[in-house]
Amino acid sequence: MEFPILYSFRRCPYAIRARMALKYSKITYIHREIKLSNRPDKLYEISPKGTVPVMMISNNKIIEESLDIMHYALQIKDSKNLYQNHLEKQDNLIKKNDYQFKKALDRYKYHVRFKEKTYEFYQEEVATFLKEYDIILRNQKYLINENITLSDYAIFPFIRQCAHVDLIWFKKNFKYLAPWLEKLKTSELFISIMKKYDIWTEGAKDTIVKND
Ligand SMILES: N[C@@H](CCC(=O)N[C@@H](CS)C(=O)NCC(=O)O)C(=O)O
Repeated sequence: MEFPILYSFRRCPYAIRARMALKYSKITYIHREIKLSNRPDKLYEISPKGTVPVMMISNNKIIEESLDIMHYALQIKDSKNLYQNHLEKQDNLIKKNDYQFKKALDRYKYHVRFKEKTYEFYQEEVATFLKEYDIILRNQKYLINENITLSDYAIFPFIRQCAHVDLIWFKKNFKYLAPWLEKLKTSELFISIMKKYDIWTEGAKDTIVKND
């Protein structure tokens, strides 16, 4: 295989962070945009769980988790030392995002489906996490220290999703987290990976994303 193949969905926060890492590490790849409501058989063939992102490096090397795609990319190139220091601290922050915050975020975002509690309850639940980030960012530019790290990129797409549920509330309550989000949202890196692609169908011409 000349280039790895990435199955992706534009707005998926996991796919966003994987694409950010591929761009950051200058890895050129073949992009296959999918629709979650009509996933291609090829995706299930290489990864039966059928979630995105999934990256096929070769016929016998498939990466099925977004964080693993990020680590794969950074092992190839990590010019700003995103994952060279404070590894345990970074891993813990990302774990908390992926396993705790994501659950609270889903309940907040899709509150109409979670009728057991009120919207305000779910908003307060996400706020407890957002407050912690806000306190960290009161004293430093990024989540670990003054330098951007993998944890900022890995967590950012979820904060973005959360903020957009009620942007006015978010900006009013999280004075330090809001500018951090804005900086990442307006970064060239993020803007470039949000390019729109047609839905991939089997047999279609390859869409090569040249990340060099
Ligand atoms: N742990 C996975 C989660 C990926 C994930 O849940 N992606 C969502 C889209 S944002 C998905 O594919 N959902 C479809 C499903 O769960 O069947 C990762 O980090 O890659």
